[in-house]
Amino acid sequence: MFETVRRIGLAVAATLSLPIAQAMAGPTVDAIKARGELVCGVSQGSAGLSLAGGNGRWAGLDVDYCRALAAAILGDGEKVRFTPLSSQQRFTALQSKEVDVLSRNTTITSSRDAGLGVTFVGTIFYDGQGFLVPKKLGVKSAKELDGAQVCVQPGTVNEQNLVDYFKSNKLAFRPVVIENLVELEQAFYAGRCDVYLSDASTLSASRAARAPKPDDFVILPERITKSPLGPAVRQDDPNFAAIARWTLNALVAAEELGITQANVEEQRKSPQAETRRLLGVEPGLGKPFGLDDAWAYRVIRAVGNYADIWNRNLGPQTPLGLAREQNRLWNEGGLLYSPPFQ
Ligand SMILES: N[C@@H](CCC(=O)N[C@@H](CS)C(=O)NCC(=O)O)C(=O)O
Repeated sequence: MFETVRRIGLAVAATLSLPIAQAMAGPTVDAIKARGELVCGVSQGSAGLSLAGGNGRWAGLDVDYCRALAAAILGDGEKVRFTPLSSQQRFTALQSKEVDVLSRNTTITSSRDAGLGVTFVGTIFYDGQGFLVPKKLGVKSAKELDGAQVCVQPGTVNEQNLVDYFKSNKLAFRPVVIENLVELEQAFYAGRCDVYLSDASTLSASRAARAPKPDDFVILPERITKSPLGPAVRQDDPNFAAIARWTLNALVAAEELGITQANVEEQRKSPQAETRRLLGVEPGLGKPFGLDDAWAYRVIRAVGNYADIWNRNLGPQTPLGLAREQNRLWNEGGLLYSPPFQ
């Protein structure tokens, strides 16, 4: 009797623990390996997100994500070629394989996700859209912007949001549409428009880096839309999309588990099961992705966890000085949450 129960138990266990298939790495990973570098589409310059420094080295949250992805696939976070793209160019560059991944303050929307042959791999920054105005305008709320001239970049969700917001609040406006970001910001700071509409992160970056006197400008309190920003890949390579998605998850999971760039070596000795799996101490993490088991360990070694990346690029020690707000972990009042590494 006990033997029969034991056999049934074993049969059930065998059915439940389905064999994990070894994934083919897929065409994108093959191309990246053959080329020896990941090609990452970034912006033409937004501090904290993607900006080339004086020495030509790129820095920012979106940049570090690409370094993480390169560390996962190529074993070296430095093996990335950054391709600056305007708002207009970005999706064509991804569709035409000019870049492997778009990591460029791009808002996840239904029409982009379903209609452009691209897949968003998750939210890297929960942002919202708002208005930057000169203090001397004396405006305290977006509702006071009737008749304003608004600087806006084409090829962004900003354009549509501008129309929606002013229409639904029965306010008049005049758009000043300028494709090149530097020219747009010059126009705004030269007073050619009253308002600059964009993601709040972009507005903070612009004010810190490009305003002649940052204190002369204020971001109005309203966030007129949600603007979840996330990396995107092409739809035609599901395994690369999985690697890109779980690279982002690994940054969040590492923060959840207390694994940082500084302690990652030490954490390899942790008794915690998920930590051991994530860091490749226990076998199995790599196989379903067609990667080796140490890929996430290399990600954290190269760029750290999400908090490390935030603090380096956007946090209180940087010119942007942004608070985490919605970008805190789910168990600290934010929205960041990684599914289990299991
Ligand atoms: N998140 C919004 C806006 C993104 C965007 O492109 N913002 C502009 C600033 S308004 C930018 O970063 N431009 C940089 C560039 O053109 O290189 C979107 O996805 O449409």
